[in-house]
Amino acid sequence: MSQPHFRTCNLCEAMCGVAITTGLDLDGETPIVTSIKGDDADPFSRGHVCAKTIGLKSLHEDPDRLRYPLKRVGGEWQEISWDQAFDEVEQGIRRVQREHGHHAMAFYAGNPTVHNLGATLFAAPLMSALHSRNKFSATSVDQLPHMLAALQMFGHQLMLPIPDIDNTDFMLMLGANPAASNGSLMSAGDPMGRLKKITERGGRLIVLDPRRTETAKCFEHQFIKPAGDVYFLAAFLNVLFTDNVVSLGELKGRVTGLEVLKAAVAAFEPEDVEAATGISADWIRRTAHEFAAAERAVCYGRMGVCTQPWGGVSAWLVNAINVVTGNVDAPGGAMFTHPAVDLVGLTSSSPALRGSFNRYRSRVRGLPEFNGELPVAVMAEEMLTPGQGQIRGLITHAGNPVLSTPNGRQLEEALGGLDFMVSIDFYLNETTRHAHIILPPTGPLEHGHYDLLFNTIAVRNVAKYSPALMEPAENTRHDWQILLELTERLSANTPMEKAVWKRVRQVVDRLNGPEGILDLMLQSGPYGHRAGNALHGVSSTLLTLLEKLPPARKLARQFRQLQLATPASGKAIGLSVAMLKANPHGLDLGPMEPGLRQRICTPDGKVLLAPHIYLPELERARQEMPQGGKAKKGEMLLIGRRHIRSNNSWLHNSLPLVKGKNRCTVMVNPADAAALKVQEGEELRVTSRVGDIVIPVELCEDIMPGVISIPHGFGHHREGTQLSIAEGRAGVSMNDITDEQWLDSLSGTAALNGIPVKVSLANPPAKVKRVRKVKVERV
Ligand SMILES: Nc1nc2c(c(=O)[nH]1)N[C@H]1C(S)=C(S)[C@@H](COP(=O)(O)OP(=O)(O)OC[C@H]3O[C@@H](n4cnc5c(=O)[nH]c(N)nc54)[C@H](O)[C@@H]3O)O[C@H]1N2
Ligand SMILES: Nc1nc2c(c(=O)[nH]1)N[C@H]1C(S)=C(S)[C@@H](COP(=O)(O)OP(=O)(O)OC[C@H]3O[C@@H](n4cnc5c(=O)[nH]c(N)nc54)[C@H](O)[C@@H]3O)O[C@H]1N2
Ligand code: SF4
Ligand SMILES: [Mo]
Repeated sequence: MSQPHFRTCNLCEAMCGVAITTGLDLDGETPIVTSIKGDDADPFSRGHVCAKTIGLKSLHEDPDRLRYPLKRVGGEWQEISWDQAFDEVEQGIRRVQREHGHHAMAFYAGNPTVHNLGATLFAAPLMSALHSRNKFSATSVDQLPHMLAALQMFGHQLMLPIPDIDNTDFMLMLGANPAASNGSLMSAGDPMGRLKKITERGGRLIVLDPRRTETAKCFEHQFIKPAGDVYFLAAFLNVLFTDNVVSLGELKGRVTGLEVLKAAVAAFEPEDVEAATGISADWIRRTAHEFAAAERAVCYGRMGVCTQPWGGVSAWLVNAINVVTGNVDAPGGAMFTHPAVDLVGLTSSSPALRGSFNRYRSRVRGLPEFNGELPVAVMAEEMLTPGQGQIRGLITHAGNPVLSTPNGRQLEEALGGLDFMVSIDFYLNETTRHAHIILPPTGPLEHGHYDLLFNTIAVRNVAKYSPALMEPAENTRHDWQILLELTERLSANTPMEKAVWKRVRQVVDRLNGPEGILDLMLQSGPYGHRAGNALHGVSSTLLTLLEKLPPARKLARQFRQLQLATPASGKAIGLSVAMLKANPHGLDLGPMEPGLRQRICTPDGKVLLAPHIYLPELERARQEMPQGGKAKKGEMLLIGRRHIRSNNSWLHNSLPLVKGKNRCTVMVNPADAAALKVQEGEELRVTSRVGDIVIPVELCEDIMPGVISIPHGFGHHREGTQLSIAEGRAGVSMNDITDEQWLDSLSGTAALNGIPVKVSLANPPAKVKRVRKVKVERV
């Protein structure tokens, strides 16, 4: 057995340190993972890992994982050479754009793009090289409302206030289930361990969720009706203002819009929102006072708050509560990180990179752009609706939108009609089966790793580099190499551009790809040591040349900003890749510290408490506030859920992770089940505006009456995939019934929660009962 190799698990946001040993398979040749354990010496996760980390082994050894390019010919897939694959992809993209214009090519970037260092660095240049407005990503089925609030209130889309869970006394958590998800927009090794310390030190944590989740069971829990958060948050603020317990603390004099916010929430008396939230006015009043009285408190809202009809306005109100109780930029409140690669600092001088909203709108439905992307809920209609600007081709990178975006069946239909589609992915799955060509990258253990993005949203400043553990198989390509090759092919048209690209290659080669770029970023960052020219031999002339080329412009600007970045005083420790390699467990760089004054990106340096985009939306929410009354029989609200052993749609091909009882069930409260005359294990038909699915029932006391819950990421029964284990536990896809028209209309984020559905027993009860009885007798 080998010495343990220390690295970061990149499967979720928690960035756990793992110790991996390797050996040889029975054939005596093939390297395999012999064990994966938590790394006790990792300063961030201190030995904690979750069950999912075994997925790293499964992925590495999965015979279904693709290694070489595939081309669809008729109904068959043929393995082809990389040269042929790149040639055909280039031709396919060029043909679409020549015949139908630049916007006819779309790009979808899935979630693992940002869990992969090379892809994080090299996906953006390829997206720009397309010159298309039709760029999409998992952001608009996820955290977009938080990024919009960060942009509106603090002036930068990545100035995300992170809950300081290590130091808070009082946490109000809405729509998150870290016991399953291991935390999101609060990257933390062992998040549950850290959260439990809050109550151990005498503090409080209250979870507001329509389901008494695994997290809620560890703390205080309050049911809230799906999509009721906006009313709860507005009433909470109303109490703070009415009872005069507002205190800006250190932010005094650095906030605008306090009176506007006060007026905006004036109409939300706690009594008014009881029906819409399912929470008593008394509870809201009491909790608001307790929160305001706590020395260090933080309100935190996540998936359940973002991906629902009032996600945009709710994300704003969460931040507003933290501001008006003096808990922003204060220890134990919501704070801003100082990561070793300071993405905010690197981009804050460029208005375009700080973020954008509503510069243009989607062609068919007119939904707003965010950060150069359109909401993924419009992707299918942009493919299906003829006319100038219709999408005719698609690149997907590390995404499975057929299972992960609303109305997956409509998207399937749309993908089937595309002129050209290429997927950069190592699985032949529900989405990539529609591609004409699949370009599979190396697996996670076969390349170096550093979390650029998740360190930007982590509860502590840390840095760790994981070099590749396994040699990639011969003649395979990393994500960044695939992305760079395509970018070059689409950009180098004239002899002059070709010459410049030759130089770009030389620079990237000299830097040894992502590793060298990371090294530059670390060295020129706040913990590095070099000011001024941090670039190994990248001449100023070359940068000037690159800046003249639109596709390379972004890269060149990034390089230039690196050159300009000067280390912040006091923090520099000479951080570099070499230093991280010498410290394989990672380095702790200290807790989050106040620093908003230096970092805020708004024009006047003040926090904007009441950005104008939110006010009409809040008023509309008030006008549309549900007034209660009994729902008709069979009418319910659908929400999602995650399981600790799942990872969106793509770890279902790992046997150790999927074995055990079926998790693709619909949770129903026993009271509702009795009314529906349905029992555990029987099947329910769940119908929304866009379609229906049939799914087994799991009775559950923990779900709010009137609400049902279904996990997403299943539905592996589709023909023509290569997922032998997932196919055997196919389940059904929740996103076959989520509705592409059901949105947070402010931001365009898909509302994957709070969806009105009708439920009924799928099979005639008599038949089901008889079958069960026979089975029992046989036993
Ligand atoms: N095991 C596992 N871990 C994961 C993932 C995974 O698929 N599996 N995915 C990763 C990804 S990509 C992300 S973004 C994170 C997400 O991490 P979290 O934000 O923690 O997401 P969920 O676990 O989905 O928790 C959302 C909660 O919101 C509740 N909810 C639904 N509707 C409402 C509502 O209207 N109001 C309120 N207050 N609550 C509501 C749900 O019941 C659920 O408990 O997890 C990451 N980690
Ligand atoms: N109903 C409902 N739908 C949801 C959610 C929900 O809570 N409810 N959650 C949403 C959220 S938060 C998210 S983030 C999205 C996720 O949506 P997506 O990102 O579209 O989907 P994933 O299931 O994460 O698929 C990831 C794909 O990336 C591939 N992959 C993994 N690693 C790599 C890599 O290193 N390189 C490359 N090239 N490919 C790789 C996998 O094979 C898989 O095909 O789903 C969203 N959909
Ligand atoms: S919580 Fe689990 S999946 Fe997430 S990084 Fe840690 S070990 Fe990996
Ligand atoms: Mo996500």
